[in-house]
Amino acid sequence: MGQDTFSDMAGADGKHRTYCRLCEAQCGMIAHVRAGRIERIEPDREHPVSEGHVCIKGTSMAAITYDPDRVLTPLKRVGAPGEFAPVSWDEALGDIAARLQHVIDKYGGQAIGSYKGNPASFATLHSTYGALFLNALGGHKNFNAVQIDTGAKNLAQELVFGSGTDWTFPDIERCDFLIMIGANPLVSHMSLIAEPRARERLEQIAARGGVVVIDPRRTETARRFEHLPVLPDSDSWLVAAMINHIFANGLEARAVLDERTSGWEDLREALRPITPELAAPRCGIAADQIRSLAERFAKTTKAACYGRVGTNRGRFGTLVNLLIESLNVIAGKFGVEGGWMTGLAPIGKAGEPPAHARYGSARSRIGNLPLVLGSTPGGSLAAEITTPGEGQMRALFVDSGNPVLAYPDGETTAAALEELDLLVGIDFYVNETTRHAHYLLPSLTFLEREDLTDYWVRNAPRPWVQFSPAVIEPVGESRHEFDIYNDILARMGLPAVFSDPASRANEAPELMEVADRMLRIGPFGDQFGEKPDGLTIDKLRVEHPSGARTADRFDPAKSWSRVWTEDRKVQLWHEVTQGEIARLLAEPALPDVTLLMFGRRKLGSLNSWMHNIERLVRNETPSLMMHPADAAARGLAEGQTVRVSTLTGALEVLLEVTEEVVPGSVCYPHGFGHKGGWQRANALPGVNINQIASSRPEDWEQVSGNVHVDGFPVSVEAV
Ligand SMILES: Nc1nc2c(c(=O)[nH]1)N[C@H]1C(S)=C(S)[C@@H](COP(=O)(O)OP(=O)(O)OC[C@H]3O[C@@H](n4cnc5c(=O)[nH]c(N)nc54)[C@H](O)[C@@H]3O)O[C@H]1N2
Ligand SMILES: Nc1nc2c(c(=O)[nH]1)N[C@H]1C(S)=C(S)[C@@H](COP(=O)(O)OP(=O)(O)OC[C@H]3O[C@@H](n4cnc5c(=O)[nH]c(N)nc54)[C@H](O)[C@@H]3O)O[C@H]1N2
Ligand code: SF4
Ligand SMILES: [Mo]
Repeated sequence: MGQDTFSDMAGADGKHRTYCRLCEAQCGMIAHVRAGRIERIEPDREHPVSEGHVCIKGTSMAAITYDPDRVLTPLKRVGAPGEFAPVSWDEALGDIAARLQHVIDKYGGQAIGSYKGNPASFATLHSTYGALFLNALGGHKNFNAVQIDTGAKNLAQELVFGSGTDWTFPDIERCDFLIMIGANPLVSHMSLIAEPRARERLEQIAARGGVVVIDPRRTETARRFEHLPVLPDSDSWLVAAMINHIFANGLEARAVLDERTSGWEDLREALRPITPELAAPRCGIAADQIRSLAERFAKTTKAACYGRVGTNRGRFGTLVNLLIESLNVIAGKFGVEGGWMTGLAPIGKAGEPPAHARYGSARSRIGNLPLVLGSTPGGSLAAEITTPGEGQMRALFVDSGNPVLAYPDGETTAAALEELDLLVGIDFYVNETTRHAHYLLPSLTFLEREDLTDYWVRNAPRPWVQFSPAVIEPVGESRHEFDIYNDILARMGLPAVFSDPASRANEAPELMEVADRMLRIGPFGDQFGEKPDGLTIDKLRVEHPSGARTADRFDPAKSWSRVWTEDRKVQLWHEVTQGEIARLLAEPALPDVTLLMFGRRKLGSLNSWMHNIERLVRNETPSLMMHPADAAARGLAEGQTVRVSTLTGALEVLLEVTEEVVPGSVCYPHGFGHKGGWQRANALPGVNINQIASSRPEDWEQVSGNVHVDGFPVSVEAV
């Protein structure tokens, strides 16, 4: 086949249509393959949604695939952390199965846990088969990014709308006024919204009305639109005061509140004391500005208020998110064109969330908190290993993740990992976590794997679905996670994931067979022939290799049919809301000398990885941003090394003095401080800032269990 022809056979010469699985934008890409190797990656201009958009990370995936530091055979730990020797798959999986059996016999399956990191959420059905694998072993400790990323929003949505996973998001196609709290989409490419061309959408909204960015840093997005600099971890005050002002001036959507919600009067009463005047000094935004923001929002018919990562990891993450969801409903923006809505996943039937995923259906062993979506609190990873008693964790699988850098207090986690009877890493790099593993099993990159956009496109303002065949054959001895898990189960005499208990043991379907079935019964599927123009994976592969639009857009009004509370009314009052408002009002002021730490992301970085690729990290020097007034008060100067400390620890970092951050705050990116098997990354300057964030249960946000990595108090002094 020639270089210019398209192919969908793994490794064939020519061009291969695929899509990027690094962030929620999931941009269409074309990979050029010659002699079984990817030569370069370029944007797919025919992709119906990304229309030629990619970023430098997506096109760097070939460099990751052929990174000389990539792990290409199973590795067995032979000495200190990071000291490994290659072994065969048979030896690795045989020993892993035997050790798991030993743990189960001695302590029970509950001693087994799993951590699934961010990349797993972009791999088809990964979280589903990963959970089934763990259940098959009798385990239920399910660590992931929930409590460091979305947990507070999951919980708020569940309390207000009855579902933690039917994400609410703004109708950015038609909105005229958008408030964004704690999000930087010009760098992150949007989160909980799948829209590769977010920048254009936001610019159009700004031209029609306005985009207001609420952020303690004058971010790339804040510079482009209207910016209200807020103090870290104080958004509850701001949003509460906006709701207060809306009620005080009769700007609420009274008919909607009366007919379709419950508890709004209780919320109104509880927020009565939180006037713009009370909130202003606490959030750093003037009372007049709060009033005018509330009025602009309430009076613009097509408006939405969106909160993301920056609202999730403070001391009041759940409350801010409860207030954001409530603000949208109170002002009449939920379920209307240009407002606040939910979408549809292309796989499976839409429906009520399962009972086992409900808030409070289980509690954590450490901290005794009700679980959000059944996720074990992120802060408890080390303590689950070191705290004796029933359910103490003895074996852990870390798949697609790096909790030593992603979770707070990484050195404590690293030390605890050394106490496990079995730690298995599934990754194509030895990272700061998997260097502690007994076995590191090499996984595929997404270019070596077929996938269907299954999960994140449920929040796509311009809905689409795409199937990508594998672009190349697996490099080295790398294997698919699904096959690794099933191989382990087979060696333990357990049925394969997704196998039908009624049929012969281990006659397991292929992963894409399962995905195809779920697509076909889903809202855009062919219903097994009943809707001949509906989708199947084959049809996507043959007729829509760059992806298919599944609908022009989701109908916002249908969001009302996805309210899953008991009485199907939007619930604006809950004992959690009551408790959290009382806690907010009782908050003591912080001492004047305290600085609040928060984070930032860069275009060329993705959490803790992709730092081994020269073009992505050239000139990368993480710095601690501090306002000139705070630097002057401490006698500190630009370029100096300073010590930043908390009760958990202290680190030395490079100081950058800049008006980009609000006085009283400091900002440092997470995901640095490398000592894995990646040579370039290890040579980078910078520290693991999560090292000084607390993982103690009393420091978790006490309703969602979210860890506190944005807005935690630090002190900074000269070294
Ligand atoms: N202070 C602070 N901490 C944070 C954040 C923050 O903003 N501030 N952000 C948080 C957020 S939002 C998140 S999502 C978490 C991320 O936390 P994690 O997901 O734990 O961390 P990542 O850095 O994404 O690590 C991903 C790992 O997966 C590997 N990998 C990549 N693709 C694949 C694959 O296809 N298969 C397998 N098996 N492995 C793969 C990579 O090599 C890497 O080692 O971090 C969180 N931590
Ligand atoms: N280039 C790049 N893109 C990414 C990632 C990446 O690491 N790099 N990570 C991906 C992942 S896993 C995720 S979850 C998404 C996240 O995508 P976003 O939600 O857009 O996350 P961030 O870019 O971290 O933006 C969060 C913003 O919140 C601000 N902030 C911090 N504390 C507060 C606060 O208390 N109040 C307010 N109002 N703002 C606050 C920060 O200054 C920051 O600008 O991005 C994804 N995309
Ligand atoms: S924006 Fe970049 S990282 Fe995100 S999907 Fe597109 S190419 Fe990949
Ligand atoms: Mo994330």
